Amino acid sequence: MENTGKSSFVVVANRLPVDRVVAADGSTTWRRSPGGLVTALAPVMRAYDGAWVGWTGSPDDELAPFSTDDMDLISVPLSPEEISMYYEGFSNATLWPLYHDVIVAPEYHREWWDAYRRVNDRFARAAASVADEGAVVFVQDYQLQLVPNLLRRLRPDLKIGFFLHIPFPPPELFAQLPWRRQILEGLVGADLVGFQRGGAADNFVGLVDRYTDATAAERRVRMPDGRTVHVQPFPISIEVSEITGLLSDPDVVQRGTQIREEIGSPGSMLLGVDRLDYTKGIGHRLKAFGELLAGGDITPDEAVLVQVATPSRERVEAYQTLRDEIELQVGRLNGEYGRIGQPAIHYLHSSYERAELVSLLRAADVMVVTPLRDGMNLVAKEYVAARTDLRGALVLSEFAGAADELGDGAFMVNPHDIDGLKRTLLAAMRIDESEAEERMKLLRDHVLSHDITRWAQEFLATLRST
Ligand code: GDG
Repeated sequence: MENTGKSSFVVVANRLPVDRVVAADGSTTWRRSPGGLVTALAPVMRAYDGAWVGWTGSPDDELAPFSTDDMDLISVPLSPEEISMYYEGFSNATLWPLYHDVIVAPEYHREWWDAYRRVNDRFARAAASVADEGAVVFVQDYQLQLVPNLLRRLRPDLKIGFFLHIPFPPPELFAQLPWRRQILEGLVGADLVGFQRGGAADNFVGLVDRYTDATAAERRVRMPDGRTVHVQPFPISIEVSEITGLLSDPDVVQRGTQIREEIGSPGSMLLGVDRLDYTKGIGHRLKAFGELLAGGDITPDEAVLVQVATPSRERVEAYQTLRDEIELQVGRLNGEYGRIGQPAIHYLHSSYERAELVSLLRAADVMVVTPLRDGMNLVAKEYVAARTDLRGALVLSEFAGAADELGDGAFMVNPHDIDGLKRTLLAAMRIDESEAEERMKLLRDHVLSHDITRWAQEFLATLRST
């Protein structure tokens, strides 16, 4: 296609889909970052001369537009102060806790809001400058909720879609936000606003009707100027072929067997894989597991918990506190129940290669996914995709978006109910082979037929038809 410097398909996200790689001689190259979203959108990017607008992840990166993998990348620079106020502050210490049921108290600071507005404006201008006449623009997530409206004002010719990857809270929580009207008005700048769950879409429609000049009912928003905004759930998913591709390497499967041996070949290996985030319910999981050991329901020979806790948002205070709490809990339990060479809990505070992660999923008898609130939770779906052998059991919190789709095959649980969680963990550990197979088939039927490519196609087809 002719390169006009403009794109008819533009993605706007907080982060660019590439990571910087600096060679020994100091030269810089860019490597595509792992993640289903990039993969799902790659074919659309290729077909439409796509561009991606986002931040590189480093302060003060003033880069000219560049290209990798058939994508034009437009870098939006952020100063150290903006990283602290827009990203760590308003995005991750105001919106993130507010949208996740105020598990920790959100902080409301006017300077953070000012930085959020300023940075959203910069993203909107960057998108406006690269979008071709009538282009489709797909805006991602809670960091950029003002972009749809800012962009519409600059470029009324565009088709604008927005997708929120995290929950959208019930009205009585959202109402706390001092800038609630501005956020809602930002979002209704889009033609299509997508959420993970139907409940989130309903929360949004009710709030728009109440706090803006628009009228809204039954997932349609009627704007004062006559425009219609469509609101709909689009549960996100994973790139199934990435997981099956990795499993086609016999070493990845073999590594799963080896992991089990390395942890002492326990009767049951339980596994948690999460960013170290207070929404993920890691503490509740450890408490239930610890009580099972304390009560003699299980011994450290019978059951071992492996918890991968990927470092996350380490400059935000609530995350530092959480890390201390979790590590105290793990240390106590291992001190109490571990033996030389045989801890009760293998706690891993680091990030792993995808292949190693898939080997872990393959090794685990029970996958423990117990968030207190989660937009979707891709790890639950990745576990299902990895179980081509139809073995293993998934314990899943009803507060994960994935609960809407995986409720039939998973062991559902309310993670706040520690006794219930203990019973469910035991039931999952003691499941017989035929029941496990039956449940896993149900889970796989759904996940394999609803992967991320389908998600992207459905969202974009709906957007085009609005
Ligand atoms: C947000 C929403 C929603 C984890 N550790 C490693 C690693 N991971 C990968 C997992 C998974 C992804 O990161 C995490 O996705 P989740 O969905 O579980 O959670 P969030 O990061 O909170 O994502 C969430 C999602 O957006 C998509 O809309 O589902 O609700 O909160 O793919 O496998 N990957 C590698 N090494 C690790 O150590 N390579």
